[in-house]
Amino acid sequence: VTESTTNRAARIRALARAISVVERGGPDADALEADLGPCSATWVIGVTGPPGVGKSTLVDRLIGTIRSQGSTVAVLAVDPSSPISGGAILGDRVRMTRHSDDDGVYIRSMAARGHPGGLAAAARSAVRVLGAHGFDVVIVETVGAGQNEVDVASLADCVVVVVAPGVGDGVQAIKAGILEIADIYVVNMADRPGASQTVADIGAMLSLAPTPDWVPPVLQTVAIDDHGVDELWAALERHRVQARRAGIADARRRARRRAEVTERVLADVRKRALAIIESDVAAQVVDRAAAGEITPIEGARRLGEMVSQRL
Ligand SMILES: Nc1nc2c(ncn2[C@@H]2O[C@H](COP(=O)(O)OP(=O)(O)OP(=O)(O)O)[C@@H](O)[C@H]2O)c(=O)[nH]1
Ligand SMILES: [Mg+2]
Repeated sequence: VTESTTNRAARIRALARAISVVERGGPDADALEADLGPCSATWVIGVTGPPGVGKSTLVDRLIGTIRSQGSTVAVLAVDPSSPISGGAILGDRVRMTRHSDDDGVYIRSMAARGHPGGLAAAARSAVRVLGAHGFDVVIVETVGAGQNEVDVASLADCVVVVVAPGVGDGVQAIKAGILEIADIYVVNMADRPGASQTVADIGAMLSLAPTPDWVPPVLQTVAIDDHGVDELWAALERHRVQARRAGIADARRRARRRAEVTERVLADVRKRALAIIESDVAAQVVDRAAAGEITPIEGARRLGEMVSQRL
């Protein structure tokens, strides 16, 4: 039985709307998330790495592999440098349009701006919405080389770090610390010179870090030619099995939930504390500190007392 086109269109619109709601945050988002229930069985794969190394192209190919296995997949392309969410102008959307008629694929872009609760929180919520909609796999693509990056490790069950020879430089990435979070390394653009050197660089780095339960494989791909993508999928599935067996998956989910609870409380406390500091009751102390009549330390001490009494 095939679902009617109108049904499908309505369902996709509802999904898009739900993501927009959680993106905006606030009471509506909280209510929506409460209706989703506590958790889901979705497998979340993070794909990160320096700009332009072929992440979106690789994800596009992975979509093909995942669909050929009969699983459904949603992609959340988080772009910290773009000001516009959801739209079709992002390269990611363009790069993956060949899947746009496929009911088992949903692609959504998320930009840096417009998330009062922070981009990471918005992405986390969007992943939950996608999971609740029943996608078997959710792939989160983020650029992972700059300052404002979303910590994909705090979202994903498995983190794929993509580098390319000569692009964003593998060794630079190692220095920037983004490689440390990888469960799987991919040297994409293996059709370019220097790929085996990049593989060797990563291997050398890995040999310094003992990992008893899972040794991150270092794969080579040519995403534009669909080379190595099945091997990447196989590595992902191996990681999924091993992460479950070794208890890594469960430990990560626990750590993630704990971190999220803490973050949410801190965000809330911060907001309320700021409101008190900026209110009339605090004005006198703030002004005196501003005028240098009391030291910043003394000002902070008095304000701190005020805040903790009123929180
Ligand atoms: N030679 C070569 N080019 C590739 C390969 N994979 C991707 N490209 C090209 O590299 C360019 C960047 O690819 P994207 O997939 O947009 O890279 P990205 O990492 O998603 O880029 P951002 O999201 O902007 O960080 C495109 O022109 C691709 O066609 C590859 O394996 N070999
Ligand atoms: Mg991209």
